[in-house]
Amino acid sequence: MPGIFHVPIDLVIRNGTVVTASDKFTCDVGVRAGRITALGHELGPTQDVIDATDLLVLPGGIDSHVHFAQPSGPGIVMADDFESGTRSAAFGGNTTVLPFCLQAKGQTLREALKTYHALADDNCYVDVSFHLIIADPTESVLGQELPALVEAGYTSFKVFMTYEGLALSDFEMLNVMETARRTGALVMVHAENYDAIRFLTDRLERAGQTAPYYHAVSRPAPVEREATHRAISLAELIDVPVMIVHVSNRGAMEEIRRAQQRGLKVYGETCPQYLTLTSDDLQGLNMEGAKYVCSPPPRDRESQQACWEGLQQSVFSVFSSDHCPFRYDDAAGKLAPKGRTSFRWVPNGIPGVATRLPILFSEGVAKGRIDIHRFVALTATNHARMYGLYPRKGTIAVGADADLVLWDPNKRVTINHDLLHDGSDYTPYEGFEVTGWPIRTIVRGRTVVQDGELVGVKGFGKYLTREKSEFAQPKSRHGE
Ligand code: DUC
Ligand code: ZN
Ligand code: ZN
Repeated sequence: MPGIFHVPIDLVIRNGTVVTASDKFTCDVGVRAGRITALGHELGPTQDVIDATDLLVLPGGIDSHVHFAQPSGPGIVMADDFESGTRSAAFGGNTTVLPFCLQAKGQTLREALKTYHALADDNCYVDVSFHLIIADPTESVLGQELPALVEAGYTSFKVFMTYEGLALSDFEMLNVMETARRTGALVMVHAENYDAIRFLTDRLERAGQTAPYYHAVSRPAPVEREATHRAISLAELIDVPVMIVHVSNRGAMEEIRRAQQRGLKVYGETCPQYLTLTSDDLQGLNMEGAKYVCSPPPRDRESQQACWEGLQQSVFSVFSSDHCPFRYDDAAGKLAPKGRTSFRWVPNGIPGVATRLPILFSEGVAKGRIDIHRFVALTATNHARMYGLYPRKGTIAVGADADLVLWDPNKRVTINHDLLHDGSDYTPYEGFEVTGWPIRTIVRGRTVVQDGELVGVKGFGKYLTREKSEFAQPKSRHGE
């Protein structure tokens, strides 16, 4: 049968099983100038043919929650810059990542963006776009800078309810949310109760309970549930949509579900660590537990089950890595001297940009917990829709960027750090066995990683200006 669309093609991916968030069909994918131009049979002729027989052809992963080159406190250095972070993303089957651009106190957003763009420019293997972190919501930031930046394509920002120097008061959160409502941007919230964490941390330290394990004890589930409830309530007061990121447990998940059932535009995200790790992992000998210190912390089996239900029942719309890498055996990382005196000083965050897709595929699709379409939605399509990149990104359709991952659903791999090509010196998933692995990652028609080899060029990854999210518009704007 001839190709459906008789347009010139410079690359054909032949005979794969193409899967989107809604469809599955065996066909060729025709690409020209980095875009998908045809879906059909016997496309061509062209010299550049990739045989995808027995492979799934999926939209490239979009990881909408990663941290690269983020300032992390005195003496601490994040393990990935844009080069190593986007390289590792490509090894994990991702074609777009959304890192955070952190505003320091007293800094303008434009200053922060200038620095961050300079770090990213010419250094990326996959496409990138930034969320802003609003740490200093002054009148001029909220009144002038932010509205202009939203119009310029920085259409999402994160606020923190905890962390010294980052935590916003409820008053400040309301002001940020009001700006989001006015501008049509999407607010992402790190929901943990700062005062409760400070109180528990002081108490644990006084009792000499300072090992990494006590990080998890210092921020138990109610700390997250309360802040999640409060963030939702504040968003309801303002009538603005909100995304609760890195949800780790049932209490927080049920808060989101209840809000959704009441018709509020509240969205949720969970991450691999909340499906696979528990607080027991922080119990390692000596400082080994520091490898698993992240916030919110991994919890217990029941919490894992709750996160699965959130994924299965669409309480969560995105599954992200929260890749926030520090080296372990390094005084600028997890073994920072102060961290030995108390968990309070162990850098928060774990690597995971390269393991997100294999973990969800193996634990989710291969084990029958979710179907392949939900996998695609959770790892690519919903990220593009949530953050203003759809339909250019996140799907396989004529006109979309040719961002694809060829996926072997049967390949069995034991995860080891050498496979991941990030800047850290460990993975929390060392020895974890998965079924399903990315074989080839293609960004705008160009292969970046093939059979475990880097073939892409640094600098090919481009900065993406985003539209406003279709999910970020307040209810009243739609006249609902
Ligand atoms: N919050 C994040 O979003 N990532 C890593 C650490 C944190 O607290
Ligand atoms: Zn966070
Ligand atoms: Zn994060």
